[in-house]
Amino acid sequence: MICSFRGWALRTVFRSFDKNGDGVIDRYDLEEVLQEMGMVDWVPDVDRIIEKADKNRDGVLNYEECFGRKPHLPGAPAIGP
Ligand SMILES: [Ca+2]
Ligand SMILES: [Ca+2]
Repeated sequence: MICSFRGWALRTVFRSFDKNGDGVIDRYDLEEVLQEMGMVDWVPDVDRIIEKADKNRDGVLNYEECFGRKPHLPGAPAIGP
């Protein structure tokens, strides 16, 4: 119960970061989020932040790269530890 709530909460956070709704977080999404949160000092660092988390080097962050695991879909087996 707690796990599924956590998954739901993380998906909600991810969606709120994914401003254009394409399923990944790119530098423009992140820039907008930081501005909304009043963290404008971080905006010049968005490229570095993404680079650090971008494991497959495609220049954008997917759910797994943000939270370390794939979202648990109803009926699908949980993936990862
Ligand atoms: Ca996006
Ligand atoms: Ca990536």
